Amino acid sequence: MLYHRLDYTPYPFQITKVELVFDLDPRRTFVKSSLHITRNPGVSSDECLVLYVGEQVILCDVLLDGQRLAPTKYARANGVLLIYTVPDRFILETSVEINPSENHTGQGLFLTDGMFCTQCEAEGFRNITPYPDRPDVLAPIQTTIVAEKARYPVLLSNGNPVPVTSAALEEGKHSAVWNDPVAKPCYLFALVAGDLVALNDTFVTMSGRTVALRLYSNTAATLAKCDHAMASLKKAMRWDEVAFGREYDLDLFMIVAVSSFNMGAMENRGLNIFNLMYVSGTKETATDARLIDIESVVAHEYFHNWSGNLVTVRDWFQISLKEGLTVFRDQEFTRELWGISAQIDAVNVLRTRQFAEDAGPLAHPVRPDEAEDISNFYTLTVYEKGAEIVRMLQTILGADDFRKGTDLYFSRHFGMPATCDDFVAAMEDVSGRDLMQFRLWYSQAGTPEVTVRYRSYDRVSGCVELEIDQSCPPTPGQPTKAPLHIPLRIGFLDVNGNDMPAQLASSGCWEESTGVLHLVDGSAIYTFSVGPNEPTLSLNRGFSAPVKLKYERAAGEREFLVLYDTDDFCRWDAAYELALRALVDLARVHPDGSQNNVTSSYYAFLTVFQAVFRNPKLYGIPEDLYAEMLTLPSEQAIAGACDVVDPIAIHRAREFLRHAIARGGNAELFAAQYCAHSAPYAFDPESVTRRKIKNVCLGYLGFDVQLAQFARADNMTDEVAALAELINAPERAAVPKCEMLAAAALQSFFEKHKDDRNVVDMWFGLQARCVYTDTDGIRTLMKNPEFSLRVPNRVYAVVRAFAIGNPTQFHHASGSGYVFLVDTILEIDQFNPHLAADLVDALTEWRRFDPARQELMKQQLLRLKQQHPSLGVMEKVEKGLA
Ligand code: B3K
Ligand code: ZN
Repeated sequence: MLYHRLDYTPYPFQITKVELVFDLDPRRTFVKSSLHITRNPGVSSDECLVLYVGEQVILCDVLLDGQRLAPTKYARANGVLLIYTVPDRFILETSVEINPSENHTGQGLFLTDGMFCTQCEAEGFRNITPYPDRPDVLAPIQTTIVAEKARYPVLLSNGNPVPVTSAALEEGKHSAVWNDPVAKPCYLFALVAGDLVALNDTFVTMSGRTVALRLYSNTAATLAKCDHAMASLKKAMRWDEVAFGREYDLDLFMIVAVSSFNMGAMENRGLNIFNLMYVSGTKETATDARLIDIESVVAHEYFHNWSGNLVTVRDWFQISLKEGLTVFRDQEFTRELWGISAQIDAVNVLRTRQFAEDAGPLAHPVRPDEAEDISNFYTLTVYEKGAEIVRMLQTILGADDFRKGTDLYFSRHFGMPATCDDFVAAMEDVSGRDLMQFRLWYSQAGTPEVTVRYRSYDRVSGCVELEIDQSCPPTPGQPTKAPLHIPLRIGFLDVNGNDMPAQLASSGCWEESTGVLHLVDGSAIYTFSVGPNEPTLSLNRGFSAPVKLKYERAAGEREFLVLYDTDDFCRWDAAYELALRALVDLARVHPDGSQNNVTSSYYAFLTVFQAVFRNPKLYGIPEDLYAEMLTLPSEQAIAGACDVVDPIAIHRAREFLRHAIARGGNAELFAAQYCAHSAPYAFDPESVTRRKIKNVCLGYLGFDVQLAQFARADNMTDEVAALAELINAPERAAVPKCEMLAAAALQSFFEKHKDDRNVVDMWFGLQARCVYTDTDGIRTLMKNPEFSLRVPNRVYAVVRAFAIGNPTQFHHASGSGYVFLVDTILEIDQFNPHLAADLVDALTEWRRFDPARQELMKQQLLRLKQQHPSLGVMEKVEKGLA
């Protein structure tokens, strides 16, 4: 069924108290629920009670105010339990039986690592017990857990533990009671039971309360690698107090690490559940990037306690209210700790992946209007573009008013469900600004395009005239778009790269102190008075707006910006744009390996690359920016900039450019920079930057150096960087000895790390993305005894990594990659529909490829459709084919 945002109506009843009793058993778990329910004022007495209940739940008993209900008094159909007649105030008790051991959906109550574990967002709670499973129904929940003591000595749920009174239990069983004093929606419910060990710590909040922190795992070996996660948690707790004035409210905060989990982590109240990948990691087992990810995911889930849990969402169309805001908060946190490279990473994700989503058949607004399966809407648009919307609000209001706005939002809606509109209203109320037009960012899909035209510069008046248009391409269901309020930060540079003061001499809204020009019209002409020097424009400084910027630059302008702009983001962006242009052109002309067919963009890029690479100090390029400027755009990013995507040509173009960089007299300098940036391991921004530079250089240094680094690496960043080079090396195809050495390196990596599931996933992932792994190779990899389709991380490491991270093989002209993907989706769809739906995206972008590939991809989407897949898969397939 298709749900519409505008059909929202409040739930007619209030749940004032919930008591749950779980009697846990892997095959037969009994759940009793007692719901204290009151009819809302003004609701007709004819209104029946609607609860949601999953198909696998066996309903044993229904009691209303202690009386067993005859089957004629209620009905169960289409996932709903309907009680026909209920009084104004009553207690509804249900008893159900569920089978966690047969549940491989990753939703509801299931088993992983021999422990019971839950995942309820978005609509998993109904697979545990009948309930008004919607986010606007908030209730205080008390949970009693009964389980076999020997197998499940640790019993956890949300909130604070309640001392257990002597309960008469069967022999060998024990129980625990948990109480969350704050009313919450059931999607934040969690239960964990198992033989767990804990890492303990404490945190003293800003008001002086001591909070106990516990991080659980089923093995001591995993726990031994969780110090970084615990330290990250404490950093995040402090940061949220300082940056947003948010203090933790419960006495206890728990994280449980599990190895089989559909997503990264889940923010259940007081009891976060984490995919092992984002909690366990040391320098020997996790790369720098992964350690930073762990820090930011731990922070993200913790930040949800305010943005999501204490203020929750009214309906699922408002997911971005909590996800966009929480991503914004974790990005600010990470940016503060790791500097501009963190922002560049986030912008790259947005531009390469979210912009593609916005341009494809699955495009939807940040606040979607309709959905078949809400699980399909945990998207890059809702998360990443949603975060950019929050960032634009901060840019428009300024940091002080923005903080007042979040304070007001959190206090005004504390303990209540809210909407995206409520968030913007709080920003309006503290600032007095009219954000009516700004709200369109939530409702209009597609990436806006801003076109800047440099009309004239008048030396006498010192005025420069710019014409700035905005438009947004049509997206499914939205053929036309209205102009948005876009805060575009701009600057005017003189010939020496100094910022020139600029006053707006025409109409328009310009804030000179911050350099923000507020675009509100479809098209407007702005006259800026800048003085007697003709300026170079620096546009979308700091990436102030998530738009595609179009501006024809004169030859040499980008090079100038790389070397002289005062805005670090724009410096990087100009360098990136030069690289991208060169690569797109090279992919188009198919260079043959000689100098034939190379384009002017190629020379422009190489010239500036040389200047940056050789003389960063001369141009005052800080090391973190230097590291980013030396990194070439990914094949996925290049594809995003091509009109028609030819994955093979893109790969060749990138390799061609890498060889050109490696030649040109740079070889010695790469060796010198490699040595200069080799230093004993430390985990801080400077050291991470140095390692990044060193490993970029490694890519240009050849098989022997890579082999040597692999052999002596004392940390995962260096080890994996070297291994990736070795297994993808061109020498591997040409020199039998290199092939042997690369294979031996892979084997020794596995032997060394086989006890760490995360590293085994990395090992799978490296092979799935390897240029030499074709579809047969992937099928062989999946026969490895370590592989299982039942473990989402393995599927991500092999299947998704292949479909997204191995473009030359996945898009093989035979179409074998597409057949493989659909075979696998169909298999996974039998037991884990959400995971299956997640894999469909790789095929829905078929329109971007050449006609032959389009046909092959479409055929496979049709095949998928004909097999009657699950609702979520079908929704994507149908949209993909529409
Ligand atoms: N809120 C969860 C995501 C739930 C996804 C449900 N299909 C994790 C997060 O974003 O923090
Ligand atoms: Zn989140």
